[in-house]
Amino acid sequence: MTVQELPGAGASYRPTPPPSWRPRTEAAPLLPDAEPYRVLGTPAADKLDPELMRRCYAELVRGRRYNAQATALTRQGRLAVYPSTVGQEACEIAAALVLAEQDWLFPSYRDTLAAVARGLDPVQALTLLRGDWHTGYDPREHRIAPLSTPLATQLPHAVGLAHAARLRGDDVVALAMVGDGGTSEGDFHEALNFAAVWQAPVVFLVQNNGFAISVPLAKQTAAPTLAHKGVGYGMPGRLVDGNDVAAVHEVLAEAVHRARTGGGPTLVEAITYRMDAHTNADDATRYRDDDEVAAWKEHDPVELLERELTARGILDEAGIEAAKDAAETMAAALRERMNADPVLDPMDLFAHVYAEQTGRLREQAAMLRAELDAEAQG
Ligand SMILES: Cc1ncc(C[n+]2csc(CCOP(=O)(O)OP(=O)(O)O)c2C)c(N)n1
Ligand SMILES: [Mg+2]
Repeated sequence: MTVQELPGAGASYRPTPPPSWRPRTEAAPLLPDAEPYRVLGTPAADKLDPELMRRCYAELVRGRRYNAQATALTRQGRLAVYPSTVGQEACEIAAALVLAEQDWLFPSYRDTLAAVARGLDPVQALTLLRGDWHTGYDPREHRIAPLSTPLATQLPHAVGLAHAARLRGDDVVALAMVGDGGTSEGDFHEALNFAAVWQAPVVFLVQNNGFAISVPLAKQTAAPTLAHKGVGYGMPGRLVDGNDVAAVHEVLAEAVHRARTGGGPTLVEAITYRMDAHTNADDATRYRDDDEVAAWKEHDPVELLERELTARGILDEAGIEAAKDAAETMAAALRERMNADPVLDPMDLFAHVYAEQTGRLREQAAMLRAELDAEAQG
């Protein structure tokens, strides 16, 4: 049947668009730039803040040393598992430094360094990875949510907290960290959708380190970039060189400011690379080329900053030595404290699980108490 033959259409019938359709928002401003944003080695570096950059440098050096020490502790049997952030330190440090005290950080299992750079005691940060005692710290005291091992589950939590804070009129921004693999989880979708609909004060930082364990990014997404995912939810997506600490800090600072001033959420994709294996339990040589690793070694976050700052006279030999010394002091203290056997109370298994204990857990706690008492009596 042709259009002219439609009942009642007549010769004057003309198809029209659906009556009330219009785009909900302009798509173009939400799209990421064609290239990852960079500062170091570009004219934008003329505007670097020397004090902030010296602080970033000291934190990067400390972060690199922290990574090495934590990996060493796994070899010594003092830490069960450690997901290293060697190569990703710029993202970790920028995420920590960009937040105000009242803000919240929502880290993944890989982000202990961000938590440490935000001021958390390194031993507390590693408690979970030692398998000792719940989260290892009080999330409310530090405004750092528990390190999340189930992928992307921290993202809806961040949105919920940020939205609740906004409803109460509290000045709080939540920054949630997730890996490239985590963006394929349902929780990523739900979090971004709610965040944009509610205009929640959240920043999503995706560290695209190329792999989800052994799975390269191309095998789990067909999106042009992960930053492009923002437009589908109605939030801006930004692409940044994740090894350029000045660039990551600037892009995150803009996103945090936007969130704080009622502008809603932002999705930031930082392009970086995991130099070490997924964890100490993984062998990365089985799924990636040495050439690829070598190319990324030339784009090392610590060296990129060191070169820029020394060339500009912002950092000198004494500054470099001081940063190294401070990092060694931190590592020595961490080693010593992690070598002490922790004293744990088995009854703590039941603490901090629910605000109000459930009947079943009360029963189990009583059983354990009785067993411990019987054991103590010989
Ligand atoms: C819901 C869920 N599914 C699967 C896993 C197992 N797992 C742990 S790490 C990981 C890869 C995650 O990759 P990515 O998000 O890129 O983070 P990265 O480890 O590279 O920082 C997977 C699949 C998990 N922890 N949680
Ligand atoms: Mg990854």
